[in-house]
Formats: sequence, structure tokens, C-alpha cells
Amino acid sequence: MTPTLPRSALAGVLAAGAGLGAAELVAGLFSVRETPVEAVGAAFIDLVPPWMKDLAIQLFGTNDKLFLVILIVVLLGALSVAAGIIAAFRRGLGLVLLVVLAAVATLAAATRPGAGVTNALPSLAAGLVAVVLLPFLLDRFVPKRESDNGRRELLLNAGAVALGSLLAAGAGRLWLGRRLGLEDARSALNLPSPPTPQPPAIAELGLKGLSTWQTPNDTFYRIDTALSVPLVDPNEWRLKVHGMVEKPIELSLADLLKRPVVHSWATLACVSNEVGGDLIGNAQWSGVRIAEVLREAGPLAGADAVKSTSVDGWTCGTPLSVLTDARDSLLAFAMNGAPLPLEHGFPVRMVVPGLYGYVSATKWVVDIEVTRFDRFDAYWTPRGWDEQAPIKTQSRIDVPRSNATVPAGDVVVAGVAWAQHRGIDKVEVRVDEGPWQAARLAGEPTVDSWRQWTWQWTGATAGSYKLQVRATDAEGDTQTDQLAPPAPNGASGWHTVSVKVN
Ligand SMILES: Nc1nc2c(c(=O)[nH]1)N[C@H]1C(S)=C(S)[C@@H](COP(=O)(O)O)O[C@H]1N2
Ligand SMILES: [Mo]
Repeated sequence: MTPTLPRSALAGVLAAGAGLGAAELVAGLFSVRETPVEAVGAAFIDLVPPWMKDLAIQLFGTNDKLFLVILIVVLLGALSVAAGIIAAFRRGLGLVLLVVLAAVATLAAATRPGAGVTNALPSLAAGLVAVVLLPFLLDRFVPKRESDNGRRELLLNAGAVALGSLLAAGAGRLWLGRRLGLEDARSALNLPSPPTPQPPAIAELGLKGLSTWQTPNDTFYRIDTALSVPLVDPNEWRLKVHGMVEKPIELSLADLLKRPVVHSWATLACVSNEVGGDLIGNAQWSGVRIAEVLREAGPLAGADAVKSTSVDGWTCGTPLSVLTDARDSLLAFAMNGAPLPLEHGFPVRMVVPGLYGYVSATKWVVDIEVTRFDRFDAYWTPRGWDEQAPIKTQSRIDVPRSNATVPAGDVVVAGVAWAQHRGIDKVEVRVDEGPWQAARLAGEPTVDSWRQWTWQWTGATAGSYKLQVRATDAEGDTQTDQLAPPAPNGASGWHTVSVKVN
């Protein structure tokens, strides 16, 4: 191989540039405000001594940040030229240089104040793309024979990579801009008498380690098939209600907000939640009863289902009877007193107490079709999940945690139990398959939410034990001990926790 320096250098710059393009795209998709260059710049500012900062301000005035970004880009350019040239001779060594660059950016991004895991994703994507692309480009750019200078191929490849990088960056910027614009629209939204939800005091035992009765929005589990959050402009949102109805209707958000609004607590649960799992949360939902809207449209005889569709095409099938009975099945626009977070279905989603999310809780809902179950398949049905799925009575031990070690004596055991829209009447705990002992229950402000419970394990002595819990719903049905996996209609079995007493 006869490596030619300019071509290897070009390969290095293109690989790094494509990495930055990918980073912009990923930043846009995951709503990360700082791209790798900006993260490195910000980390640099935090690290440099004050005299250097002062010097920079003296030299460049208010352009000091711009200068820093340019400096980093130039430095990155020089290092990627070096990576390309080194890789032409010692491939592994050149790639290591790229990995180090990406690692520095990742570290900078991940250690920004308030940074989460997603902040690292753009830099990781940049590193990955650059490391994959550099060998590919070198193989194409560097001629294998003297006679074959491959200028045409070089230009085509270089042009394609540069164009692709720019397109990725542009798409990322555009997406991020829309997302931030939507966040603004969300904060500006004027909801009817915004409630400040106060969880009823009787529901909250306030024990350490026990899940709070109300789940805050930022820790509420999120499940959906959307790769990136669907962005729906609240001013353009429309809900079509049609199908087997006397009078199809179409609602804007303003139309919806003119109707009677209810604020009701309900516990949302995912069918994929394992026994003891945390894909469940309780919130106050504000919205309009679906029954109200359906009554206006007038379902025709013979209809038994509602097929709801999200703006991203995801579909869900819910029994018509559940949406028209007395429970608060909602077209919800607020969660815990705030406009729905984008991830939880902004501007409007469905919430139906008593049914697993996949058959009831359509986020970003735009279409409600009254129909029959024998006329359609919702998204998850052909994928091995039941057409209809009421939530199974379940209970969970939150304290002590599994495999915890606790001091001998009196041990507080506590958790939550749920049987949405039926209610919880009894929770029992047992130690090492001994007799079942009744737990003390917190109040139950609504049968649509989970219920906290606690049981005092008195005089626990040193040793290893197995704690188990089971709940009985208000219909008198006790949670089955039969272990079942989540598919096809929800996990069952008793939550079991191993603890050590010393
Ligand atoms: N548009 C849309 N809505 C959806 C889903 C989805 O994939 N797409 N998933 C459902 C499932 S499986 C669950 S458990 C709940 C979860 O709602 P959350 O993310 O607000 O907790 O949303 C439901 N609504
Ligand atoms: Mo789910």
C-alpha cells in the first residue's frame, strides 16, 4: 500500500465531520441541547484557571465563546487529519486517536451539571460513526496500484459523506428546534383552572423506601414504540371520532377544553411489568370523559370496540363498554397538574382505569374509531398479546429491598397493591411460607389507584428469610400464586423478596 498523505488526511477529516453530523442528529432526536463541541467547550470553561478566562475576555470580548468553539473545531480538525494519516500507516493507532477524542467529548458531556445518560449519546454516536467510517474511506481513497489514482471515486465518496453529514446535522437541528418550540407551546398552554394536585393524606403512609402514592411526572415509567417523541403542535391537534356512530365529530384542543373537565387519580400499568417490577405509576389526570364525547357521536348498535390511533400510527383496541361505563376513562391533557409531558402523549392521550396501557392508554391520540373487535387488529395483537387485557390483581414489596440486610428486631415491611377499578380489600404477608398475616392498609381515595400497605415483622431474629405478599381485591378474588410471564396478558404470581436479618 502506498498511502498518500492528503487523501488519508481527507479521510480523517471526513470521518470526524460525519461523526459531528451524526452527533447533531442524535442530539436532535434525544433533545440534547449541547453538541459534543459545545460540551467540550463548556467543560473547558469550567476547568481553566480564572486568569486565562480573564485573558480570553480581554482579547475577544463577548466573542470569547465563539472563539473557543472555533478553537475546538480547528483543534479537532488537526487531530482528525492526524488520525487519518496515522491510520493509513497503522490503522489501529489512528482509530485509537478517534476513540480518545470521542471519550473526551463523552466525558465532558456526561459531567455537565444536570446531565443524564442521554447527554453522552451524541458524543458516543460521533465516535462510533467516525471509527466505522475512517477505515472504509481509507480503503477507497488510497490507491492500491500506481496507475489507479481513483480521482472520480474519491470525489464521489467524499461528496457523498460530506453531504450526508450536512443533511444529518440539518435534520438534527431542525428536530431540536421543533422540539424546543413545542416545549415553549406546552408551557404557554392555558389549561382550565390548572389543578395543583394534593394527594389525599389518607393514601400516603410516608414510609421510607415505600413508593410515594403519587408518582411524579419525571420518574413516571415510559413505554412506547416511538423511536423519538412524536411532536404534535397543540394548535394543529385534531381528534376525529368516527366509524360506527350516528354523527362523526372532530375536536380541536380548544373544543375539548370547553367540555366539563374532571381531575381523577388513576394508576397506569404496563402489561410487560414483571412481578415486583416498576412499570407502573399513579398520577392525577385531567381531561374530558371519553364517554361524554362518545355519547355525542352516538355509537351504533353492534359496535363493541374503539380503535384509537396515535399520530405515529400506533393503534390500540379498547372495549366500548369500558369507555362508556361510569369510570373516568379520559381524554387527558394534564398529568399531575401540568400539561402532559411530550413523552407521555402531549397534547392529549387516553387513560382508562383498569386496563393495561397497551389496550387503553393511547398517547398522542388523533383518531377514535367506533368499530367491532372482529374488524381490526390493534398494534400488539398480531404480536402475541391478547386482544383484551384487564389488569390483574397484584402486589409488590418495596421495603425491605430484595437481598437487603436488616437489623434484628422489629422490621417494617411495606409496599403497594393494585386492582384498578375493583379496589384492594386485603393484603397479606408471610415469612418463609408461614401463616399469612394481614397488613395494615392505607386509605383508598379511589379504587382506580394502587393502595399502600405495611406490616410489622416483630422480633425478627438473625438468619435468611423469604418474604411474600398477596392481595385480595374488593370482589373477593385473591391474587393467584400461579407464576405467569407478562405475555400474553400480564404477569402473575406472588412477589418474593429475600432478606437477611443480623
Ligand atoms: N402512541 C402510543 N401510545 C401508547 C403506547 C405506544 O407504544 N404508542 N404504548 C402503550 C403502553 S404499552 C403503555 S404501558 C402506556 C405507557 O404510558 P406512559 O409511557 O405514559 O407511562 O402507553 C401506551 N400508549
Ligand atoms: Mo405497556
